[in-house]
Amino acid sequence: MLGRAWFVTIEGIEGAGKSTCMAVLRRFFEARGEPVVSTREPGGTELGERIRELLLSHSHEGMTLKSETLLMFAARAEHLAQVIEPALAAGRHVLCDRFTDATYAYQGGGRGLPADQIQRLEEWVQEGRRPDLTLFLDVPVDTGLARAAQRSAPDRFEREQAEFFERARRVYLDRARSEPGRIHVIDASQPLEAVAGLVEQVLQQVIGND
Ligand code: Z5A
Repeated sequence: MLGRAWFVTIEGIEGAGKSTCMAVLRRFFEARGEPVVSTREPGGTELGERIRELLLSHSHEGMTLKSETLLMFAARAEHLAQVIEPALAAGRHVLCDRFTDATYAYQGGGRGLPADQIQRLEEWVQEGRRPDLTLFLDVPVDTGLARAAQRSAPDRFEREQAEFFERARRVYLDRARSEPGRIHVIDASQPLEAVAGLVEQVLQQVIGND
């Protein structure tokens, strides 16, 4: 008999290692023989992926902060209705690469949108749905940016200056301090294997045999 279905999110600035962490999460649940849905934001649905393209494309450099934020939440509304809620209702764990903490970090911290405006959208769109567990992969900005630079051409967010990511990181850390039961900070400056080990430790500690 399946226990509760967990909604787990992963957060981090550029180059924090979210992709590796997603794989560790998936293995953790699959080793228990439990079904998981791996997904991401912005994205996760056909419409959401189209919105993601608009958000990341350099064709829309002048997008207003209101439009950017509403597009994030439009993709999220679709994602919740089509993927997240149905999966949780069917007893499947949902593993999501970024969620609303990223909106507080990037649109809030990075771009300066007041948190209460994000909170109003969060309440309206999510109707109380929040992650059960969030892993924040914390890495110094210069380390993260150096890793990301080795990978691919920068998208519309990745072109931001280091100070933008410093502000986003500060918001993540503040949120982790105010919600220690949900948001766990992982030291992601270490080698990948060590980070994977830390992620496993948190999963054992929080989810264990639940
Ligand atoms: N965004 C937003 O503004 N508001 C929102 O509400 C949401 C999102 C939901 C796209 O997200 C953008 O959307 C994002 C925020 C914004 N922009 N930024 N920045 P995304 O999650 O798709 O984009 P991303 O942050 O660029 O994800 P990513 O590139 O997949 O990051 P990552 O998963 O953390 O990186 P990675 O691929 O795992 O690692 C990057 C490289 O570093 C790779 O070569 C790894 O091998 C290497 N790496 C990772 N960890 C290590 C360690 N520990 N040691 C050595 N090397 C490592």
